[in-house]
Amino acid sequence: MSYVGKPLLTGFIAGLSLLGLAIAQANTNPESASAAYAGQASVIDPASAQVVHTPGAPDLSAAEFEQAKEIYFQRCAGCHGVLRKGATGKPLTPDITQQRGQAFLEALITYGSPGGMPNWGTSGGLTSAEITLMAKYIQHTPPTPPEWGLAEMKNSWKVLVKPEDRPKKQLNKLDLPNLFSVTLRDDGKIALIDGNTKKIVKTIDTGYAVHISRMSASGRYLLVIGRDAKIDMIDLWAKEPIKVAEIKVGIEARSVETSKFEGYEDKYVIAGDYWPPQFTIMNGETLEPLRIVSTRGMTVGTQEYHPEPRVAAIIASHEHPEFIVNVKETGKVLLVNYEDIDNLTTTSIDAAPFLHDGGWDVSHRYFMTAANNSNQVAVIDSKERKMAALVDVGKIPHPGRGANFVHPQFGPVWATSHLGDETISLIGTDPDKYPQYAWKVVETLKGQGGGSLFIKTHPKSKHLYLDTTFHPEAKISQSVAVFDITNMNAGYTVLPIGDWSGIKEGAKRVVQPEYNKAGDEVWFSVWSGQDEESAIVVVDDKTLKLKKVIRDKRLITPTGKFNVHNTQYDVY
Ligand code: DHE
Repeated sequence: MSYVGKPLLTGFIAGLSLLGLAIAQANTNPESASAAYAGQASVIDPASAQVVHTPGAPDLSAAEFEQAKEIYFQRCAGCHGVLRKGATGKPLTPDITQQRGQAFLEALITYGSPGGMPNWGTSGGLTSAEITLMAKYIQHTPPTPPEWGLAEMKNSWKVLVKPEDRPKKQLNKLDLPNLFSVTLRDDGKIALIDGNTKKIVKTIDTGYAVHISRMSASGRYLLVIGRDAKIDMIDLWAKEPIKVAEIKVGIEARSVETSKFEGYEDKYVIAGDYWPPQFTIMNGETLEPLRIVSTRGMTVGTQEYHPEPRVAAIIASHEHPEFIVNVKETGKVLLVNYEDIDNLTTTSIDAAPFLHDGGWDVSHRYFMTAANNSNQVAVIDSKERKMAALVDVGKIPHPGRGANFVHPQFGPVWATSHLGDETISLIGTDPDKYPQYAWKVVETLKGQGGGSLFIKTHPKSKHLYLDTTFHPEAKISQSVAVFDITNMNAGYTVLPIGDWSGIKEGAKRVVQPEYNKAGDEVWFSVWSGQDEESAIVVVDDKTLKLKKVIRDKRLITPTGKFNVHNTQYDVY
């Protein structure tokens, strides 16, 4: 990946050093000097006079350091990680940043990079003074991030349309069950795309680097969460879908879900944070934060204290009024009962580290969830509130929500693909009719290679699709493999989705198959850089032929796609 072009960089250096000087001068506060002369108590917080020193980094005053820290946690931590160890963004530890140097860092923050770094300067997201400050700051040792409690949440919370002012029925003519919410990852937006016409109905500003969308039980509210832990609640019944509430539940997050147990439909929303390590239960119509629960605690197995166990996937139980919460580093699955919100009860199940993503088996009773550091899938019985099994699978399972189908020999199975190898593990999921196969890997298929993120099928389809988004070879990351589930021995067919998109430039990584409501089309994102063209490719599921390419300049970095009906009813 290249960062910024050289001419850009050199053009910037002279201007940037002048700017640095201007900031230094602005920091000499004349008022504080006269106050000292008059012998009065200084209005300056003594802490702000301290200098923060890290060997090799430009010194910052404590006040500057505080300001930069706040900007970092608001804008940067979602991708570069709270402790700057890198995640989606590059690591920004002092050994790396000091070597890059001030001018390079400033230019990079200003102009962004084709690899996904936003152009904070030219987009107006940060002032040039802030950029100079941030470039200095990231050369220092990372500080411990702040907490985010009720006060911070309430400060960020807005009800944009009160529940009593919202429509009582759907006011638009959209075919809502076949609408898709599409993440426009690096544009801080989602696109609502009509599944029938394949046209963008609307794009909506959301949190930064949106991760997932989930539907409320009624199918009315769309909940979107960004990496910056901002949740946007969109009312699909309005004249045209609009945001009706928003809140920031932390500093970094990935998961949001709504209550689905009978009698509690649309009553609560839950979101899990990566930082601070906690989850929050909110009012399902307004997003008012009601309960915040920390996930800090002991790990499974060695039972050591972990200071930052992140919350990964969350799924709403259909068996009890409960949310099922994956706590990544401790390896625990929490069943959080919301029946009495003032007296939350939690069943804590020891599974395995690091719990990541997962989904239901076909009966919606068993939650199948990947423990990616253990190469296992934990099977959580949501009815009996216990773990049914811990199943050994391939290397680094990454199912998304997985894929359910009836195997000709082994009955109902749930499938996961893997980031770490080319295998697909099929696990038997019917302990009543097929007890001999239940919670066992009954068959292992081989796909195109490792680097797979998502696998998908549909009850009406006889195909099983899997991407290989992070495979190092472009030919493989730009295509998908399809198995015929009635004849798996025949091997797989490769669909060159990236080529079909017609796009010439860019990484064209193909990510996340998603069916339409009818289950006769599969949509794939062709994901390139922020300044490059991306697309969505729609495949006819019966013929495996190209049906439509959605190309539109608003489709910037599309990743996840969530069909309203399939998301509402957990169809996969
Ligand atoms: Fe995701 C789901 C975390 C990288 C696209 N991702 C999830 C979930 C978690 C998660 C915990 C499950 C949420 C749930 O079900 O409640 N993802 C993480 C990471 O920690 C990781 C590995 C690194 C990071 O820094 O975020 C990561 N994810 C990615 C990507 O690089 C992807 C491809 C593009 C992006 O947007 O960043 C990506 N993740 C997705 C998608 C889903 C998802 C599309 C939902 C899949 C579904 O079908 O439900």
